[in-house]
Amino acid sequence: MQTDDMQKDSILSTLGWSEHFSQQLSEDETTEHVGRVSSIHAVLMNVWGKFGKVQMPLPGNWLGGKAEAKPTVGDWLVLDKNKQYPVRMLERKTVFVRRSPQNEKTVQLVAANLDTVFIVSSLNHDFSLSRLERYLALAIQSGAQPVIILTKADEANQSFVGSCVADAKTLYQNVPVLAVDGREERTATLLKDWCGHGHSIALVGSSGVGKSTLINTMMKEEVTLTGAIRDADSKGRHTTSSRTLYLMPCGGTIMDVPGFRELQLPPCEEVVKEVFHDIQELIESCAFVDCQHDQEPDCAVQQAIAAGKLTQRRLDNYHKLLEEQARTGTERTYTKRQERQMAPRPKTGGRPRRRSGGGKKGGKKKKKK
Ligand SMILES: Nc1nc2c(ncn2[C@@H]2O[C@H](COP(=O)(O)OP(=O)(O)O)[C@@H](O)[C@H]2O)c(=O)[nH]1
Ligand SMILES: [Mg+2]
Ligand SMILES: [Zn+2]
Repeated sequence: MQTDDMQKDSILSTLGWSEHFSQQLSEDETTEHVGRVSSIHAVLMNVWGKFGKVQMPLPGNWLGGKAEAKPTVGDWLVLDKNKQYPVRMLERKTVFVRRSPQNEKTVQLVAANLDTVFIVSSLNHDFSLSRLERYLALAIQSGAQPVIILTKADEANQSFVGSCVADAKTLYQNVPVLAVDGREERTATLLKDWCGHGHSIALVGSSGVGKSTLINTMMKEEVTLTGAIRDADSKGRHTTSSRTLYLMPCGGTIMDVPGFRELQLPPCEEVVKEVFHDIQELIESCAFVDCQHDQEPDCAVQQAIAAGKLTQRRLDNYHKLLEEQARTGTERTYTKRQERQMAPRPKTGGRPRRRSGGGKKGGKKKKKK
């Protein structure tokens, strides 16, 4: 049914070309000369467009500039008339970044123009709610929709699977959580809602969790190498060494991202607070405006922990991620969408910076040490 439409549609719309990009073209630029970066190997990149795939060097002057000015996998470029070099990069819809492991103050671009980020974790030693929270912040910061995919459900016992799924669902709003056997054909059907025509997905997660396996399942063929993992600690080997974008049979794109040893958040304090929205709301009811949620009387956060409504683990991770934020400096935005997300919000979702008239104890203020 969709096959006819797909055949009629150009390769560009399959690759994710949309109004967002076409409106950026000037009168003398045509879609004959635009392409999406499908992979980067050292200083060479592959660009995919109506013309097929062409290889060209990353432009030197861009290399010297800021990280966010450099094209990354998933970026849309306008090429010169002979399709030999990129002339400029189109403004991104979304971009997934991490803090550079070499330099705390800089970021590294992982992938651009994603609609969905599949956060992949396996149902074994790898399963960690705190890591999922970190990945959720990264995905939300990118502007793409997060989906949590728990692999190797076939190897875990059912009650463990059930509790992991239930716990993961509590981490952020209505984040979809699926437990799957990534090797099974029907997993592609389970995930089809996120794989529509022109839709762009990237998979992130530790090595060995089954990202490449999922890609092969979605692609219905082996396009990327998978690796056996060491049984003792469930750790994977790094079999994927570059980021590559694949065209899925269902008409979208999917991208494999190497399993990072280290995934540090870029400056995104507001996003961290959004992930921990429940804690932010509780804080509103603490008696002290500067409550540290530790030993203070009438701390709504501690009361929630005592009542079993919040876990100490989640509170500790909230503090940990915010402390990381305090070290890494000012929040930045990399896309217009992120700018909009960070703009002051209408009353419904936001909260006043300070309580007026105070909490239950009449708004006493405790002096900071
Ligand atoms: N039993 C089982 N094995 C899986 C599943 N997903 C992946 N694997 C295996 O886990 C190993 C690592 O998978 P791979 O896709 O290379 O992980 P990646 O490093 O995240 O790309 C391979 O041996 C896969 O066959 C799953 O859902 N169930
Ligand atoms: Mg892989
Ligand atoms: Zn408190």
